[in-house]
Order: sequence, then C-alpha cells, then structure tokens
Amino acid sequence: MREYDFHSIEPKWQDLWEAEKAYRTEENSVKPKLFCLDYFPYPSGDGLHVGHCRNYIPTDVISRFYRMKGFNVLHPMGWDAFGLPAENEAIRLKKNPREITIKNTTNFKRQLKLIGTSYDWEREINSSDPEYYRWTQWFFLLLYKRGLAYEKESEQWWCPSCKTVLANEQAKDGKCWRCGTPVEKKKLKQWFFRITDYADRLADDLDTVDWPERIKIMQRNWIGKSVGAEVVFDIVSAGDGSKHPVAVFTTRLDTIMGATFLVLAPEHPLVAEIVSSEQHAKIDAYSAASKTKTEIDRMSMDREKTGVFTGAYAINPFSGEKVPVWIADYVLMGYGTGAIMAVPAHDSRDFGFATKYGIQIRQVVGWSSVAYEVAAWNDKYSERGALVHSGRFDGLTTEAAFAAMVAEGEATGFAKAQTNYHMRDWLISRQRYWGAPIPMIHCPTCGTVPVPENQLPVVLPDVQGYEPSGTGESPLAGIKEWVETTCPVCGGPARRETDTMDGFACSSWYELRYTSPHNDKAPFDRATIDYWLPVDLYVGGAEHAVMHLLYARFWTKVMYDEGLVGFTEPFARLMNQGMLLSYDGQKMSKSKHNVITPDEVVEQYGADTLRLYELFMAPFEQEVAWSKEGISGAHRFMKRLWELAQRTIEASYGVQRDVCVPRLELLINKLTRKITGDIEKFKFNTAVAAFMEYFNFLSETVRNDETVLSTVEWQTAMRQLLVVLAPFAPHMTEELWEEYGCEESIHKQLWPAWDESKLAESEVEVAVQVNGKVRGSMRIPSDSTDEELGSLALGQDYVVKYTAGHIVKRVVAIKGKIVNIVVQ
Ligand code: ANZ
Ligand code: ZN
Repeated sequence: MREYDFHSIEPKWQDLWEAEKAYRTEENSVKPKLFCLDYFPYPSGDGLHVGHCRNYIPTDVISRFYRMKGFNVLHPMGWDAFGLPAENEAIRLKKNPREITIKNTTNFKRQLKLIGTSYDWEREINSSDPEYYRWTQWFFLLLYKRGLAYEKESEQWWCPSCKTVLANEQAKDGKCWRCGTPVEKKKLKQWFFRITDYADRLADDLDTVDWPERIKIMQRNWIGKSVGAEVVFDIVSAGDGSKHPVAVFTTRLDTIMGATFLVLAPEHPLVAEIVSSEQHAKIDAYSAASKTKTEIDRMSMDREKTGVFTGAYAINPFSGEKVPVWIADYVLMGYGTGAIMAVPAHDSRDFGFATKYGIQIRQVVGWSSVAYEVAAWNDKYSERGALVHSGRFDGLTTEAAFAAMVAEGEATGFAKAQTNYHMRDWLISRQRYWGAPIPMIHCPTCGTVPVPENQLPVVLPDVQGYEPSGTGESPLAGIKEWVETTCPVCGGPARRETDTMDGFACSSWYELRYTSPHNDKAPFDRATIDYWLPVDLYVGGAEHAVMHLLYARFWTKVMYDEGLVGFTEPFARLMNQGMLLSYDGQKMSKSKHNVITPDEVVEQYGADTLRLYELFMAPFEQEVAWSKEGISGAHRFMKRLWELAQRTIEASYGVQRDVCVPRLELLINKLTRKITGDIEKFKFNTAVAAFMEYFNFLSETVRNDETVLSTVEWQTAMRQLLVVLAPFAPHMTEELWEEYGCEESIHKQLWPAWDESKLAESEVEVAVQVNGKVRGSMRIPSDSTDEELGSLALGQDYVVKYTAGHIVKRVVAIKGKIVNIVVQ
C-alpha cells in the first residue's frame, strides 16, 4: 500500500498549481463573483505563525468552495509594506528598508504557498512600490482638492533625548516611554484628513453592513456621537469688568439651573482676559503643569480633580445667576468648546470637584425612587427624571425640559442644539522615511501647492541613513537634491514636503487596486470595480476594529462623493477569527519562545493536516490554544482516510452492482448539504466533524463486511467524499483524485448538488418542549432512536437558552413527534 507521503505530494501539487496558474481570476467573466479578501498583512521579519494561518486557511477554503460552485473568485494577496518596523530594522542593520521588505515578502509568500493557499499571485500588490503609492498620492490630492486634506500647526509630544515625536500613548506620565526623559510639547505643522466631516455617515452606515456587532459598537464609540446643546454664558472679566461671551457644550441642558460654576480648559484663550490679578500667578502655574499631562491622564475618571478659581464670574442666561469661573484640566480644549457648565449635583466629575473646593451643589432633577443627599455621590443622580428647583421648568421631564430650553435658547439666541463627535481629524504626517511622500510643495510666493497629477509618483529617494533627523523633520529633509524643486505654479524655487503618509493611508484603498493591479492610467477601472466591489467577505483579526476599517470606509465615501465608485461601504461582510494561543495557553511571542510556525508543523504533519486541525480546533471566532494532541489527532484522521482510499484503489470487492446503496447515497447527500451550509456560515469545525462522521461510517462498513459494497460503489463513495473535502485538504484530495484516474483537477470539479427531496423523506420534524411549553422544533433523521432524539434536543440553541440555570430532570421523547424536557 502506498504510504501517505505528504512531503512529496504537497510540493508536487503546489508547484503544478503555480505553473498552471490554476487559481488565476478570470477577466470579463459573466459568472457571479465573489471577492474574498484577507486583511492587508504587514510583512514582518518574523514571518507567519500558525495564528495567522487561522485567517488564511478559512479564506482559502471559502475561495476554493466558491470556485467549485461556479463563481469567479477574486482572492488576492499583497503587502502593507511601509512602516516603522522595516525602517527600524534598516537603521539597525544599516540596510535599505526596501531590501528588508523584499526579503520579508519573499518569505511570507513562501509560507503561504507551503500551506496550500490559492491566491492569484498575478495580482500581488505592494504599497511601497512606486506604481502603487503613485495612486495613494493621487488620492491624497483628491482629498486635498475636496478640502479634506489640510495642514495645521499642532502640538506634539517630543522627546529631546530621542529627538523624535511621540504618539500620545508613548508619553506616559509625562516621560518618554523609551528613555524616561521628561517630554516636551513641540509645535509642528502637520497634515490632517478631515474625517470628522464624515462622522455622521460613518456612524449611520454601519447599519448597512454585515459585521460583528462588537466591531460596530467599537466604531460607534470611537466616533462618539453626542447630541446636546451649546449655551452662551457671559463672563465678566475680573480685571476690567468687560463682558466675554463663552459657549459651553452640554448634553444636559435640562440641568442648567443646577450649574453652580463654569470651567474653562487651561488652554482656553479667554482665560488670560478674565483672570483677576490676585489669581494670575496660580493660574499660570496650573496651566504650565497641565501641559505635561496627556489627554488620557486628564480624562481618567478616578484621578482627583484639580483646578484654580479665575476670580471671574459668569452669568447664567436662563436664570441671571452669577457663578464662579474656574480652570481645570479635566476639561479638554479639543472637545466641544473647551468650556463646560458644571452641574455638581448630577455629574460625578463636577461633584468631586465641587466637594473638594466647597462649591455649592444644587439638585435640579428628582426621582420618585431616591432622595438626594449631598453627602456622597450616587450614580442614580446622573439619571433622567423630573425637574425641581428650576423655576418655570419645574415638573417637566428631563427630555421635555431639554426641548423647551433649546426652543427658548434658539428664540433668544443664547442656546442651540448641537451635535459633537469625539473623533478627531486623522493626523497623517509622519516624520519618517519609509512611507509614501506627501505630494505637496511649499513655495515662498504661492504657499503650499499640490504636485501636478502628471508628475506623480513623487518617488522616495534613496538616502544614506534612515535615522530621524533630530529636528522633528523626516530623514528626507536632509536630501537637498530631492527637497529643492521648482514651484509648479510660478516656476520659482520651492521645497518639497518632507513628511510621509501614515501607513493607514496606503491600506485605505488597496482592496480596489486588486481589481486592476497593473493599471497605469488610473488607480482602478470603473467597470471592473462595478463588477467586483464591494468586497463580499473580509477576514482578519479583531485588532483592526477601529482605525483601518474606519479609514477605509472614509476614503470609500470620499470616492463615492467624487463619483469614482458606486458604493459607500467597501466591506459588505466582515469576520474576525479568534486568537490562537500557543500550547502553553499564552499569546505567541518571540520573548516567550512559544511561537509555532507553519514551517515546523508542515514538516512534521503536512499542510493538509495543519489546515484540517486549524479548521477543527474551535469555532472560527473563538479564542483557542494550540494542542499537540489536536494536531496529531487530525493527522491520524488524514492517514486513515488515505489508507482507506488506497484499499479501495487496490482491492476489488464483491460483485458489480448497478444501484448505489441507499443508505450511502443518503449520507453523501446529507454530508454535502452540511458542508455547504457550514462553509457559508463559517462553521468549519462542525464541517470537519461531519467528514469524520461520514468517514467513520465508511470504515465501519469495511470492518463489518468489505463486500457489502462493490469496487465501483466504494470508489464512488470515496470520490464523492473527496470532492467536498477538496477545499479543506487540497493536496491529498488532488492526489487521490488522480489515483482514481480522474484527469481534470479536483479543484475544477463542480460542487455537488444534493437531492433535498430524498433528504426530506428521511427526516421528520419534531416539536421540542421545555416543561410542556413548545420552544421550537428540529429536523432529525426519521430512524433516530429516543435517546438520539433527546440528546439532539438538548443541543438546540433555544433549549440551551430555556434550560440555562436549571437542572434537567427528565427528557421524555414520544418517538417521531415531541420531545419534552423537564427542568427544575
Ligand atoms: C452639564 C452636564 C450635566 C453634563 C450633567 C453632563 C451631565 P459627551 O457625552 O462625552 O459628549 N463636557 C463638555 N465638553 C467637555 C470638554 N471639553 N472636556 C470635558 N468635559 C466636557 O459629554 C458631554 C458632557 O461632558 C457635557 O455635558 C459636559 O458636561 C462635559 F448632569 O454639561 B455636561
Ligand atoms: Zn510658487
């Protein structure tokens, strides 16, 4: 008997598929299409580990399955190649990041081939390729043209020792995360994309996509839509008594009669004009100290609130009451108006502040269930209720009071409805080398002007060293020949922008490029886009829940507004695979020495075993740990399958019969239906379980009496199994297919149909009760025993739901009709 020699079988087919371009996507097809896309991977020097395979194996199964179903499938791969890790490695090894990228992508590609994926490599793209980033720059210019790209001076954290700009998260407790040096704020001119213009649509259109609810919630939170009102208070300057109107943003206008003080952010421009001379020094010291705090620290709820009285008072426009004006760093300049009306009775932060500084606390909302006590904060106090101590608004519900106050404010001009978003504009400037140059030119006469489209790409020049310059500029600033250019408007001497774009810009449109990756006239071709987009299925890890997905959605909407594409959401369906932990239950990491690579697993067990195991290990979205028993169990199954197939190839059983065994036909029909449904629903683990069940039936049959089936029947049974197993284990099935004498690749076979009527005859509908109440029904094989019936019933979702927290006392089955589950 031929051995299961996966070491020779797998590379043999991989090379052949590659040589024949077996998985090339069809151009101009009339077939239905499926665009199945993986997240744009960053080709890191570490290569793939088996956790990444939990993304690439399932999408490969899906792609192979849909090809067999007669779809034209676009399943491409490419590289999100720009970015800091390659640049840092380049600095360390004194090499060009381009060389490092080539080395890494070559390795990734080798590994993806090793696990039997079916990408169309003719469509490979690389974001660091000038033919690609030319179009990223083109999109930058489009955004600029539409007023969505702008330059703004903004304060950045700066480490004077590392001589580099730090992200907000890297300036921990006022110190550099790398060297511990106290950080400073540095004003830098930076480029931003005006994503906030799209905040509403980015929030609303989430209703139109088939995405995990978790991700939608995270995006909504990030966008942070907040419906409220703006009210203008007049501040009377403590110095000269002049009046200064200041707008505050509030979500609880209804509580305004309880506003016992006003707070300005320390950076608020009005502070200087209203502060009293006695408070001046204190205010200055406080403002200086708040400069070293990050926003994350300032927003932290459990931090003790601090602030300083300005000496000035503000007038409540609804009551005429005079209230003190403070500054405090828990109010951020970058949100709303940078000023708030503080209502200590109903806002916990204001409560903490007022208690500390002895400011009056006045209840203005009441509830029938609780009495208000000023002694301690109770979360109930921030709930909605009915107004008290609010004069003419007394007795109104909070909602009604809000509406009445907005109406009054709009009539008199001192308040209006206002919606704010927590999301900020997208800062895209990077003072780094390894990114797409921002295609702008600074001219002393004409100002900042775009590079004309026909001069794209602005190619990244080679430099000597990649270290950050130390001035806050990118290493590009040191290349005189590159920086010095002529102004496209006046022809005079001008300087190129030396910042490069955030890598997220490159991945905000890459899915479109796969539809015509070699197009040198445009980023894409409209007709091709209309056929392929939106992406039908987008698969990747949950870590990109916000940024990449939000940015790509934003660019798509801009393109839609420009009339470039006919859809507003790029990714119709999204799935996130669960994390794969190592055998020790820990996250895989180099430092823990627990990284498992596909290379070592394929060497020991073969790619088909790896695939089957990863599909079987747990439901797709669930976190799971690698198990040595699991992988060897999967391998045992593959070997037994191989051996059974070999026997049916070699032996000749029984007599030739021309009718198929009914039980077998029924089973293969059932299997096909099950596998089809499971793939569509991403239930790969139960699909693999069904293969095992079917296989067990076949091998039982052999054990009991080999001659029950004729050779032809055996081979038919096996061949039918191979066809539906092909997307899961593409190499072994292809090899056996060939051995059975079939000429055309198994991956070119049509996905089998099943006879629903045959299945229906063999099944019955059974009602399922819990404590005598019908909770649902299930379809089961008509020859099921009472025991099987009971255990099938217990596994139904609705039964699990209704029996949760109860003890199952008895399961009564009335054969073929009803199951009653009695719980206590
Ligand atoms: C009075 C009030 C009474 C408030 C009350 C809340 C509860 P979201 O939902 O996040 O939009 N606020 C406004 N601007 C702020 C800023 N720049 N920095 C810090 N806090 C700010 O929160 C809006 C609420 O947060 C606003 O409503 C304001 O406090 C505060 F019982 O106004 B509220
Ligand atoms: Zn000029």
